[in-house]
Amino acid sequence: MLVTGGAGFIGANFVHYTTRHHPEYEVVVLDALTYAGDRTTLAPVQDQVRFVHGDICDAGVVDGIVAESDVIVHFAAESHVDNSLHDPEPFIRSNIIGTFTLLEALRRHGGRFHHISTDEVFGDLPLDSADQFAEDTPYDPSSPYSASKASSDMLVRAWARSFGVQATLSNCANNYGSYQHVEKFIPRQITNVLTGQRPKLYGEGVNVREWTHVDDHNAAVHAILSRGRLGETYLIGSGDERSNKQILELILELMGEAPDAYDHVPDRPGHDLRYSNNTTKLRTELGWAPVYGDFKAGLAATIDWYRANEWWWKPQKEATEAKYQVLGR
Ligand code: NAD
Ligand code: TDX
Repeated sequence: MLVTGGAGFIGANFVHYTTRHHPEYEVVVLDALTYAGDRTTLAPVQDQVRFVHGDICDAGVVDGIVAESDVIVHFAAESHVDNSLHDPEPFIRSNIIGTFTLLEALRRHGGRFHHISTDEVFGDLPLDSADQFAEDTPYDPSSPYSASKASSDMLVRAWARSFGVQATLSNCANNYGSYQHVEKFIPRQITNVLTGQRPKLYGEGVNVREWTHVDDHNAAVHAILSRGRLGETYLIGSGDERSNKQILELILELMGEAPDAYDHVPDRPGHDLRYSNNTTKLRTELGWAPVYGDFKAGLAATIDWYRANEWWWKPQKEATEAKYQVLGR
C-alpha cells in the first residue's frame, strides 16, 4: 500500500491506524516533507513502514513507486486555506499536478486508488438551515485550496470513467486529533494557551464546522477500500456541528482559562459559513459509524496530547505565528 502525504496529520494517523488494524498491508509512504510534513510522526511505526522522500509531481519517482503498489491512498496536498489565500501556487502544483501525475502512473500500471478530499469542494451552506451536502451536490469552491481540491476530484472522476482507473473518492469534514499542524484552528488555540499567547478567533466566530475525529475518518477510508464501489464518492463526517466560538470556549474551559480570554482578529476573506455532510451512503452501504461520539472527551484527549508532546509541535510554533502576523490574523 502506497500512502502519499503519510508524514502529514491525517496521512500519518492513517499509517498508524493501518499498522494497528490492518497488518496485512506492507506500507510505503511517499512524502515531500514540506513545512507540514514531519518524519518524527512516523517514528513509532518506522520498523513497519518504508519511507520515500519524494514529490508527487515528480513523474519518475511516482511511476516507479506506483508500479510496485497494489493500493494507493492519496493524502498528499497543500491543506491550509489561509496559506492558499496568501500564495495559491503550491496548491495548484501539488493538489492538481500532483494528482494528475499519480493518475497517469495508475493509467500505465493499474492499481486500486483512493482519493482523499474535503467537503470544502461544495462551497458553504447557510448558517441557520438544516441543509446538508450530499455526494451529488454541485461543486462550488470558495478558496484557492478548495478549488484545487475540486480540480483534483474532477481529474480522478475523469480518469476513472475514461481510462478505467479503479478509483474511489471521499470528502470528509474538518478533522481533529493528535499530530495536527499548529496552523490549524484547534491546535493553534491549544498551543497559544500553552505558550502564554491569546487564542485568535476570526471575525465573530459564527462559522460552523463538523468536527470529526481523525481515526473515524481513517476507519471510513478503510471501509471504502474494502467494501466501497469503484467510481463512487462517499461523504464522511461526525454529524457534530459547532461554531468556532463554541469550540474556542470549550478549549478555554477544558484548559482552565476564562471564557473570554481570547482576541477577535480580522475575518478570513471569503470565509465559508457552514459545512455539513449527509453521511447516509457511507453508513447504510458500508456500515460505518463514528466511534468518537463524545466530542468534548475527544477534545480533552487532544489537549492532553498537545500538553504531553510539546517536543513535537514547539519547533513549528514560532514560524507559524510569524506567518499569521503577515496575514494580520
Ligand atoms: P497536512 O498539511 O497535515 O499534510 C500534508 C502532507 O502532504 C505533508 O506531510 C506534506 O509534506 C505532504 N505533501 C504536500 N505536498 C506534497 C507533494 N507535492 N508531494 C509529496 N508530499 C506532499 O494535511 P492533512 O490535514 O493531513 O490533510 C491530508 C489530506 O486530507 C489532504 O488531501 C486534505 O485536502 C484532506 N482533508 C483534510 C481535512 C482536515 O481537516 N485536515 C479534512 C478533509 C480532507
Ligand atoms: O486562528 C484561527 N482562528 C479561527 O477562527 C484559525 C486558524 C481558524 N479559525 C477559523 C476558520 C475556520 O472557520 O476556524 C475554522 C477552522 O479553520 P481551519 O482549521 O483553518 O480549517 P478549515 O478552513 O475549516 O479547513 C479544514 O477543514 C477542511 C482543513 O484545514 C482543510 O484541509 C480541510 O479540507
